[in-house]
Amino acid sequence: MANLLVTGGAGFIGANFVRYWRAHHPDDAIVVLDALTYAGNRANLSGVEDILFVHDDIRSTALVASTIDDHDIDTIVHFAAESHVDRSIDGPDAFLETNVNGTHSLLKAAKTAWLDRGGGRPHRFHHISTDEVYGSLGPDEPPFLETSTYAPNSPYSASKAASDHLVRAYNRTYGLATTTTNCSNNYGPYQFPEKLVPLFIINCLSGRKLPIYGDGMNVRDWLHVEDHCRAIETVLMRGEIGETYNVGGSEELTNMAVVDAICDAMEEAFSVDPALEARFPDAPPVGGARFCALKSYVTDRPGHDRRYAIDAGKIRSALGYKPRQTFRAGLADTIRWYLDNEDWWRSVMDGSYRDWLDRNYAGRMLGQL
Ligand code: NAD
Ligand code: TDX
Repeated sequence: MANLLVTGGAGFIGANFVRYWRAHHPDDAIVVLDALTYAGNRANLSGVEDILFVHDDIRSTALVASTIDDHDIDTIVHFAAESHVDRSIDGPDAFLETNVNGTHSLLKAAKTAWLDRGGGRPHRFHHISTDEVYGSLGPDEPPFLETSTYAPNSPYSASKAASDHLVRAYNRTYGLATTTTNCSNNYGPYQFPEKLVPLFIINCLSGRKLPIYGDGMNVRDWLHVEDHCRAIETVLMRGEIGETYNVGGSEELTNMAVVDAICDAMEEAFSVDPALEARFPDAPPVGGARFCALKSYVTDRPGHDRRYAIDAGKIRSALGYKPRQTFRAGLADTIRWYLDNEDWWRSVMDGSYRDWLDRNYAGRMLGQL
């Protein structure tokens, strides 16, 4: 039995993780700590039984230390972050505050509670990070290994890189029992509609343009969020202290291929369920390549990384993990989830979100959005 503190548990991956953990480890205690920023949503956890929700900031070191003491926390799973690259370009400060200072505050709290006050009792600090810390690959370069050089290119990835280094330093210097996973692009239920997959699904349903940055040939590796949660579970159960593990889906795709897959899956969903026409009257009119016709090229993201690819050999050979979902099947399930959960995505697309979206795409000269 474990007592988990999940930071950022009201966000996309954190909420999927809490749901996964509750289903697979029913006897464990789960405390969620989340500041409920624009990306955090209490509704992402609705229906999950027996969790304690603490509405606070990871930068509140004293509060976090006492939460660890009060609930006898032995495992921290750290998701809380500012996570969107475009927002980090627009305003980097919040990324340094949460991703760097916030992670450091959390590490200090863990050290205080587990090592200084707790005398070194058994514990684990698992840090969730990204493949973006390794920078951009050329077309013929081999995928990222855990030993690849850090070369972050956006304020987001630079802040995540700094947080990875702090986690490593707390392990090497103070003996905090840390592990880190660096994962590729996730998709699935509850993803905030600023990221490529949910934004494009919702734009298809609303008859809005699909804004493709640059030439659409940037490459990402895609992993279904549930496979990411299983990878984190694997590392929590069998990972070696002080180690990092790359996690990926072996699904390297150009953005154009992802957009085409979304358009095709949307066509398929509408053709098997004719009731969708009435439910989504703003979707493009029947006929032709109705969703693909929404594709639109817009100004590129500054510093846009060309290619990410993951070598996940270490977690596969050392811990026996491999993903289960193909992108094709996972995408169809994800589209079904957004079709079935219209209330959820309409409710998160509030005024401040729309303001940001309009600003982002106005900057890309996309008046028609
Ligand atoms: P998200 O933006 O959907 O959720 C972030 C959560 O953190 C929100 O609930 C938010 O309220 C909370 N939060 C933000 N600042 C906080 C603070 N100061 N104190 C407490 N809570 C705070 O993010 P996500 O996509 O679920 O990503 C989760 C983690 O996974 C991040 O660390 C991200 O870097 C990493 N990651 C994401 C992806 C991806 O594709 N989304 C891939 C690899 C790694
Ligand atoms: O409107 C868009 N048009 C577009 O062409 C958006 C939102 C994105 N893109 C492109 C940019 C990227 O090449 O699609 C690709 C994916 O973009 P995002 O969904 O913003 O993800 P990315 O920048 O790759 O970062 C994601 O994966 C790694 C997450 O947001 C990070 O949190 C994670 O660490």
